[in-house]
Amino acid sequence: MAVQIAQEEVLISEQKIKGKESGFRSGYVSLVGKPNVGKSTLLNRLVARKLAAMSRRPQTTRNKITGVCHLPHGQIILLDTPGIHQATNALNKRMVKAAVATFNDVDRILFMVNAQEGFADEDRFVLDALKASSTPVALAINKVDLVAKPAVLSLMDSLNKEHTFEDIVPISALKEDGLDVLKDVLIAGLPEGPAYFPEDMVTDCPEEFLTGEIIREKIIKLTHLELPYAVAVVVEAMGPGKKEGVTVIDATIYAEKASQKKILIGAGGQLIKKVGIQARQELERRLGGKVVLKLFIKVKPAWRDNVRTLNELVYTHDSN
Ligand SMILES: Nc1nc2c(ncn2[C@@H]2O[C@H](COP(=O)(O)OP(=O)(O)OP(=O)(O)O)[C@@H](O)[C@H]2O)c(=O)[nH]1
Ligand SMILES: [Mg+2]
Repeated sequence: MAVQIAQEEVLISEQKIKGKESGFRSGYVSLVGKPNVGKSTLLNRLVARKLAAMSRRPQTTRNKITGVCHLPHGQIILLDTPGIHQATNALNKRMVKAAVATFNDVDRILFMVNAQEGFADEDRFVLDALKASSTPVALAINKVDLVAKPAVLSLMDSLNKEHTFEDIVPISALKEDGLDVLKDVLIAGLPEGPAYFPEDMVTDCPEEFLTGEIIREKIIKLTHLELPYAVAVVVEAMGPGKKEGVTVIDATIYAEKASQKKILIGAGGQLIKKVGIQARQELERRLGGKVVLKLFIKVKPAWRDNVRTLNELVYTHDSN
């Protein structure tokens, strides 16, 4: 055992030296902003893989999600975070805490605002929280596809007066516009260092969690009002089926009320069937094989307000 540790230490220090010699840069960047600014869309685009659920509804992301952007000259380890907002229930408080907890754990923060909405009170709330941290902050003005160029320039100008940002980059995460410049800016702000993740690794989030997020995203898209927020998805089992190339997934969808369960099932089971089909299709594309997806619906009253049920139903990614 002692010899193994020694060998690993030698390997790590060799990598570090290699990193220094080649000018390889690496480090952590937290994507931060109010709900719905496009953090998860940006993460997925930068790592070229769908890791995080995306939706037009605010407060979609509930956990910190890691995604690795591999570049020839460096590695940007991105942390997608829940949108920061004035939280009231225990779930939302936990979400905001997860986002704020990344501030001092990263090399750089990327603060995102929405070009169309401008710098609103909700953004100021986030910026005030950021100012309490000593981590350098770069600014991305997202959704520039929705506004004319002069509006972007004037927003850049007014944000420049709000805070001394390391850089300000206009982007469209959705249209993948400005992302090469953004990558250059982010990597330049990271220290020289080794590759922390092997080249074929894009995330260290467990597959069960990512699978649950795909199912939850379909539910968010197919339901309305309070229901998307009252739903949690837990993947109970995931593994090869009896037939070769088939993955069998058992997942439980939790709602807070019997009436919500009824809506989730839908008339004649139509809604849950739709959720199952859409999630299965995405999972099959992702896993490159057939998927058997079994969905169960349970009711857990007020699970969002209770620390014990939150621990059961909401995954926490604490590896970094
Ligand atoms: N037009 C346009 N829409 C975008 C862009 N980036 C994201 N969106 C849309 O904005 C909505 C929110 O995107 P998300 O990536 O889920 O936002 P988020 O910041 O992760 O939201 P929370 O997880 O709720 O904090 C989705 O409907 C996206 O398609 C963009 O560059 N342009
Ligand atoms: Mg998100």
